Amino acid sequence: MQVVKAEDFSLKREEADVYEMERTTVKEILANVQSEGDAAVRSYTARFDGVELDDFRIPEALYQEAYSQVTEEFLEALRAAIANIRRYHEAQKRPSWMLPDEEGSVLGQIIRPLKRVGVYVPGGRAAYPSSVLMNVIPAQVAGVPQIVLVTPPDREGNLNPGVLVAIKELGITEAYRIGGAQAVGALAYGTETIGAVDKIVGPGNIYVALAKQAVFGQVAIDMIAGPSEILVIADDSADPDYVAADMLSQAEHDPMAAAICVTPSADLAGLVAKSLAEQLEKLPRREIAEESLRNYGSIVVTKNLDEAIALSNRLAPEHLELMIEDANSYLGRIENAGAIFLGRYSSEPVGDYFAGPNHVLPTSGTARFSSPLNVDDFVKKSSVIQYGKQALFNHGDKIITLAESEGLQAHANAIRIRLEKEGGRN
Ligand code: HSO
Ligand code: ZN
Repeated sequence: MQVVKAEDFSLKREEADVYEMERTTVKEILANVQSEGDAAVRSYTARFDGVELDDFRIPEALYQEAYSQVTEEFLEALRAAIANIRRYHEAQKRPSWMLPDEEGSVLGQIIRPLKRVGVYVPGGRAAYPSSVLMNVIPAQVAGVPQIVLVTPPDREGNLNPGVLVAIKELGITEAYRIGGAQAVGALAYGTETIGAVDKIVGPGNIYVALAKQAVFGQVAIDMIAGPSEILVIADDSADPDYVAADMLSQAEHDPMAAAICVTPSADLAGLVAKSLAEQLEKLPRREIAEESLRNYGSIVVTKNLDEAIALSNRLAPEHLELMIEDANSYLGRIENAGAIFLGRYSSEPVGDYFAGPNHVLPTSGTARFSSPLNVDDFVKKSSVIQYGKQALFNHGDKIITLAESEGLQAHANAIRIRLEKEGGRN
């Protein structure tokens, strides 16, 4: 683990489009799903997932089996997490509103849930029950009446038991054993047995990401997650073992993940480096975490806390932990971060799994302009305009002036005809 100075630090990320081949494959899959429907999905599922399925629906028996495979502790923890996540997202809900004024006009905004949303849940090693909760609950809280979930089966047609239990616990009744670009195609275009959705959310591998990008416009999509980061700002009051443990919690996700500690204390920097090496030894996913640290990990020593915060604002990390004395007093100075964790007990996994805020966060510096997945991602808004006679007569002239200034006579006439017919003008 290298220790560097702030001015020498930058987070290098791959820029070039290295996915030309995958893009071509995805295009072909999507075109076939669009024209052949279920038959295409069935044949890609056989080809890529290695299993022949007549019916894509997840059979009831699989759920029952899943419940027998998870522990009582898992179920209890999952239910507690669901309650927390629900409560947090309930607080985000905003009502439609109307703004009446003295002239009798009413202006407003009607907020309605999307009608049908597809949630993609990856298979294999990245099949996280927690991600099922984080993607589904905001949609449920928004009031989306039809939530459909897709997730790829293994070669026996089986699914991750934790994921299955999460689906059941959330009350999702429409879930299919399909994955990859073919699942994205089925959701976007619809097939004989799967109805098309309005929006697709959820993480996936490169094929899923490219497929989502390709169907964008036909349907809405959530942001495409890039490699993720944690940045820990720590001072001498921090426990170096905690800093290292939290960095590793993000590093074990992905060899592309970035774990960065920024500290004004050279002492702490040394201790964190040492602790990282020690804790890494014992990790089952050591290889992934090691590669992540080697390529994207850093300990940055700054002149002071101000410089640490400036660096963090520049990087706009997905996760930011403040393990510094009086962390709260710095909160107002954090300009760009997906989620901010304050103090020594607010470790990233508290947020990944349990506290309530969403763990789908803007990655790769996009926290400069985007937000965690939230209830607003599952609603759409309509403006409401109701002018009465009084309002139109009071302001009609101004509207005509603006229309004529743009050379749009029909616009001006639409107003003028009312003023003239109803005697508001001579
Ligand atoms: N830290 C991940 C979310 C997650 N962690 C899921 C565990 N499971 C988001 O960057
Ligand atoms: Zn995580």
